[in-house]
Amino acid sequence: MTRIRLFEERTLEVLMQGKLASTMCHVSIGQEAVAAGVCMAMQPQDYLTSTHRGHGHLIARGGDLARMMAELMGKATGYCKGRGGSMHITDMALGHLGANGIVGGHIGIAVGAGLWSSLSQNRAVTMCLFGDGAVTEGVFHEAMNMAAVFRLPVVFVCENNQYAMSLPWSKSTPAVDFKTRAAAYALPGVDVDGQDVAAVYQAACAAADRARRGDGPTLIGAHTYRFFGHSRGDPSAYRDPEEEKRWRARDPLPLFKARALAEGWLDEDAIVRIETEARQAIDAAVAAAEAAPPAADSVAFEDVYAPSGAQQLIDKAVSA
Ligand SMILES: Cc1ncc(C[n+]2csc(CCOP(=O)(O)OP(=O)(O)O)c2C)c(N)n1
Repeated sequence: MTRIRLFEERTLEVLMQGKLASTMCHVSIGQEAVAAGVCMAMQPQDYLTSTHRGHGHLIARGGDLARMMAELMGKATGYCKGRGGSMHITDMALGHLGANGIVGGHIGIAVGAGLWSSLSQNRAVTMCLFGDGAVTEGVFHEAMNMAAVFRLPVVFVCENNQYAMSLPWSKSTPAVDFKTRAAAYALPGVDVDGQDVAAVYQAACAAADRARRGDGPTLIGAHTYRFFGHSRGDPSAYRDPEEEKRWRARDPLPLFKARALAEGWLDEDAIVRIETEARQAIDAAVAAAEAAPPAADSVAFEDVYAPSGAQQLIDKAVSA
């Protein structure tokens, strides 16, 4: 959570300095407990699909900060050779099947990954994180239905930060809790405090265990808040300052620190060490990204098609 918070604070600074390749950059400050709790519940073989607000998901999965920062700056050393930018970072080695600038676009990809796991029996669970804005799209319903019918090993996690751009969650749906919504697909639905990393972790572990046992998907609603606007140019004039104050009082980092100190999981020295290590890693990432060469135009058409072996793998899995 500390790495995510500090990385994104630094990203905003770098953005203001005009060093990012695009101003399209959405930070998840305030939502770190969801990313950390979900990704901690993952095993090495598992998959993850992510959103336009996805830096935290990749960092929680162990992403390389230098390659991330280079990608944000449009450098050749970036995760996607500088072509993807903030909204399209992918790390196949970590099972991270990609962030996605199309709201809801990756939910279908998660179901595809789940189908692959089911056919190939690879024991992988797919964690699919999406925002509340995606829940009212058609793809969400189709994906939930198909995953439920085939009992696919997918954990659907709505990171409900209360707003899709300026549209409040309470005005976009009459079914604000996820238990009710999941019942439509005959699935377990779990509503969890998205500011409490331990609660998110427990819910994600239970859902991942269920998926790995072959019992099918779970829908988790992790209720959280983005502390900043939708993106840099959004002053959040549509939000009540009192509401913002209430959520900021439930910042997941101090909440966790207080509990960790009170219950003896960490001492002050450990907390300072975590923060110092994160700052050093971020400084090094920014320095390396700044020094790297820009993405070459010639890479634009590389990696467009999958290697030819992919179809054979699918045919083999289907015939088995
Ligand atoms: C299919 C599609 N429709 C609209 C947009 C424009 N858009 C980008 S982000 C966003 C809001 C998404 O809200 P939510 O899913 O709640 O995620 P959050 O931004 O709150 O993390 C919209 C409408 C888009 N990128 N893709």
